[in-house]
Amino acid sequence: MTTHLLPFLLLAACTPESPKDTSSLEDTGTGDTGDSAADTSDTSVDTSDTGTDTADTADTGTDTSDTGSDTADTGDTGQPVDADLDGYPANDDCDDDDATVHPGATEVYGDGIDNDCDGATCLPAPSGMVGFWRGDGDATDSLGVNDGAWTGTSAYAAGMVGDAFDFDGLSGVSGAAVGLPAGGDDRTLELWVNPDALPSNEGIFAGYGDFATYEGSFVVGMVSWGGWFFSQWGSSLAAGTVPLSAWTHVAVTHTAGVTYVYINGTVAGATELAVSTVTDGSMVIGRIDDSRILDGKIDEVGVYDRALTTDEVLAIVGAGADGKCAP
Ligand SMILES: [Ca+2]
Ligand SMILES: [Ca+2]
Ligand SMILES: [Ca+2]
Repeated sequence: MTTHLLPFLLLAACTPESPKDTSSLEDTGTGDTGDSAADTSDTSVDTSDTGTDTADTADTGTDTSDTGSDTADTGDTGQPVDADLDGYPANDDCDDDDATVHPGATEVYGDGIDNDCDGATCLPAPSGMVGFWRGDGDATDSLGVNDGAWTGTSAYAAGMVGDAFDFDGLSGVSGAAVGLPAGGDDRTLELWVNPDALPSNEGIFAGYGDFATYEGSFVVGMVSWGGWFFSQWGSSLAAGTVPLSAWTHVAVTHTAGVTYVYINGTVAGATELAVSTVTDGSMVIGRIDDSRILDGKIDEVGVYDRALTTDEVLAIVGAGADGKCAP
């Protein structure tokens, strides 16, 4: 609270029995009616100070004419504390020690900070999402349509975003594929992968459709020497490798009859492929069968009913551990 800083002699003459408070700090007396300093531990009942008191946080008094910001002052008419001077007082600011963080600030994705104080750090999911398996402790589809179920031992490990599916080279997740893009429709399948070991044959990342019908599925994975591949169960596209023991983002888009594979946001391969995905197939993560099976981690599998743009794929890569918000 604040108090008038009146001349000592006047204070002494008028209230000779009161404490003679001339210090700007640590006023512990009673009847503090005349100082204007910014006490920090005043427990008295100030009745007439008019100073601007912004530092008095331990005040248990009942000032009625204070223009400062004491939280315990009933008559306080001043502005609340804004320690970082960003224009948002502490009670409206989710970080009052960082002037770049406040309501209305531009959210930056991938920094792990809630810049705009909306309670979330995730990148808004691109439009058109029709499936989202996050691996955050269960195999559910965040869109509530195609929940997965485990084959073998269910396990989760630290992922790119929260937890991830952790496949042991025997296990996998599968479910229905209701409403996922079919025929030759435009689409995107994207995910994070972190292989633990090279597969003996094929290590499946994720896909859907029918894995016995020619050109009837849409699936991405890796082969025994570490190369990635995309297949629609007829032909394949392959042009590079995916490292072991590291997170790599893999996206496959299909639009106007051309399939593109992005590795960490960069187009790594593209080709015209006939795609005719069945409408009543299944979705798989980590495993199709005993010879097409991954030993490693998969996280944040998303399917969209359109081809994401390069910028959209890059935004997901850039968001990193902040991830995508569920739509
Ligand atoms: Ca702030
Ligand atoms: Ca942020
Ligand atoms: Ca996750």
